[in-house]
This record gives sequence, C-alpha cells and structure tokens, in this order.
Amino acid sequence: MTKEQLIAKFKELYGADGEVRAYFAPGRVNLIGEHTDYNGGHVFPCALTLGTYGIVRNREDRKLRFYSANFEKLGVIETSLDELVPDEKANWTNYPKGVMWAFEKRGYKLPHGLDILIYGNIPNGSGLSSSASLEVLTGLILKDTFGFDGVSMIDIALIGQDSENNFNGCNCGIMDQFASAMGKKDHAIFLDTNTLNYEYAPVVLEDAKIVITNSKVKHSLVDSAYNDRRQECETALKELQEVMDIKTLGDLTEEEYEAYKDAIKDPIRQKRAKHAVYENQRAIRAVAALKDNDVELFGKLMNASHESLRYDYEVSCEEIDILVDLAQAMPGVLGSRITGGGFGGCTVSIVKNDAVDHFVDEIGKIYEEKVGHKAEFYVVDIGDGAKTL
Ligand code: GAF
Repeated sequence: MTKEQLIAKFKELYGADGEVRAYFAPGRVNLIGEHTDYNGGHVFPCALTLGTYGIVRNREDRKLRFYSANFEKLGVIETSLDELVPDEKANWTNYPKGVMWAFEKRGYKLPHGLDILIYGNIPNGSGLSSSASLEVLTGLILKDTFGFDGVSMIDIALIGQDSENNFNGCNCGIMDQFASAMGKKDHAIFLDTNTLNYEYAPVVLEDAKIVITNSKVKHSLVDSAYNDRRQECETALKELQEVMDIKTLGDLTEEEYEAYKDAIKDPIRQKRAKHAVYENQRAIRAVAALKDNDVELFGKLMNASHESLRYDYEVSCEEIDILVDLAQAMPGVLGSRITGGGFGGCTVSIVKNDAVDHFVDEIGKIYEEKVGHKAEFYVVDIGDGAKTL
C-alpha cells in the first residue's frame, strides 16, 4: 500500500479532520554474527526497504486507538495511556503499548492520546524483525509527536529492546532494534554489542546480490528455545568467570576459549559458548574481508556460521537446512546461512548476478518437492533506518 492509500484508509476509519503524520521503520537481515548480541559480541545487520508504516493523528484525550491493515479482522483496538500493561487480548498492540510504557518508565510523560494506523510489508513470522520495526516506529512517533529531542535513535533502539524484554517477554538482544533505528542505505552496521560502538560498512557487491529465502516455516519453540540459549550462555559465562577475568563471551578469542573451556561443566553449554565465541570472531573477520573486497572469504565465513548454528547452537531446522544445503552446493553461490533467531524463518545467501534466476528456480522447485510448500525469495535492497515520511 502507498502512503496515500494508507492516509485514505486512516481517514475512512478515524474521520477526515485534523493533521496526520506518516512514519516508516524497516525490518533487517543479519549478514553474520548470529546469537552474539546478548553475548557481548559483534553483529553485522542491514536495514531492509521492507518494514512497517504508521499514520498518526493527535487526540485531545488520553485514548489510544490502533488499527492494523494487516489484521483487518481485529478492527480498531481501543485502550488508553492509563492502561499501559501487557494484555494477551490486546494482540499486536502490546508492541506499541510496550514502547509507550518504556518511555514513561524513563520519565517521558505522554501528554495526550493518539489514533494510529499500522501497515507492514515484512512477511509474517519470517524472522526479518517485524516486531522490532514496530517498536522503533512507535519510538519515532513518540519522539516526533511529543518533541522528545533528547531521545536519540540509539535510545529508541534501547527503549524498543526494553519493551520487548520487559513488556513482551522476549529476552532479545539489541541487534534488531538497532538495525531498524540506525540503518543506512547500501551499508551494513558493524556493531559491537558490548559497547554499542558501531561503524557503517558499504555493501556494494558489484557482481553479486544478497538473496533472502523465506522457508515459510516458524516452529513453535522460537521464543522458549531463544530464552534457553541465552540462559545456557549466561551459565557458561559464570563458569568461565570462575577461572578467568572476562565480562562477556565476546571478550574471548578462539584460543582462549579452547584453553579454558573445561571450566564449563556441561557439554551442551560448551557447544553454546563455543558458538558465541567463534561466531563473534567470524563476524570480525567477515567485515575485514568485505573491506578488502574479498567477498569469497565473506561467503565462506557465512557457510561456517551456518554450520555452527546448526550443530553447536542448534537453532536451525530441517527446512532451513534443506535450503542452505541446496544453496551452498549451487554454482555461483558464495555463501549461505540461516539468519535471525532461528527455528524457521529465512536464509541469507550471496549469489552471483548471473546465477540468481537459476538459484530462485532450482531451489524453489526442489524445496517445494521436498517440503510440500513454496519458499519465497527476495533480492535485498539495503535501505535507511526509521524516518518520517
Ligand atoms: C533475534 C533477536 F531478537 C536478536 O536480538 C538476535 O539475538 C537474533 O535473534 C539472533 O542473532 O532476532
């Protein structure tokens, strides 16, 4: 839907009078550095041109009215600024409400209510950060509407993460909200999640494209297994801290991990920590390779990342492994891996320009034969972070 169509829909729902404003916040794809953001490691995501749109108008009272053009059947969901508590019945509106709650928690009083229409074009359940984009969108709406000039885009990312962790119950790291808030066209963000220092790295692949393949599966253990992995890493870190002075798993080199790993008493926890340490080092090496224009090495590191996520971190699944195995075996594919939280969702691959059509046709065909439903493919355009339209 275009901005004009969304505004027309907004006026049809809420009436034609009064000034409306339009906003956008993107989803993200992570190129490498997976499950490192809550382990003090590095990540390398970029913002997509897909994302979540918001049309907003001020109200004079404290009411909040929400409508999603993606969930038309739910109609207008009404609540108020005095009811910022999680509520299962409130459905998707718990995301914007969580961000409002997190602003108020920081002392930013929201003086009046809003009418909001939301529309997102990130495929549902794809793991391309539709919820983070909704959180960042809400943060930008509040900053702009209420003139919170002291709130930076990084603050908005942190507020989004706080709302996800403490209002919506998913113990995620900072990567998704950071990418949505801070994305830059044609660049990926090399972010040290320990310090929040970051740099933009140009992603201009002359003879290749980044292709996302959506498996169209989302296994139900996503949230619980995510929180379990995080817990396993925290326990492994405590065990290592008994024998060495580190703050996060991201502080360790591979050699240091190998020298001290026996402090971790459980073999499963050892594998989890190994992934966190090795994946962080892989992300650092991959960014250096990209800076040297060595896309082949970048691709090999992506393949190694998948192997580690599959066998050591165990966050892949059969459907994703089919996609990755097919991609990695195909001529013209430089690298392929699962991206995002895992247990379904998407893969990300680097594919030579002249191999993209074959990639889509061939993998599409074999995947459907093996799994029984179609995959979807998106050739990535790297876009900017959240903005006013
Ligand atoms: C999800 C989380 F939200 C991120 O914080 C990150 O941990 C990612 O999974 C795995 O890298 O998207």
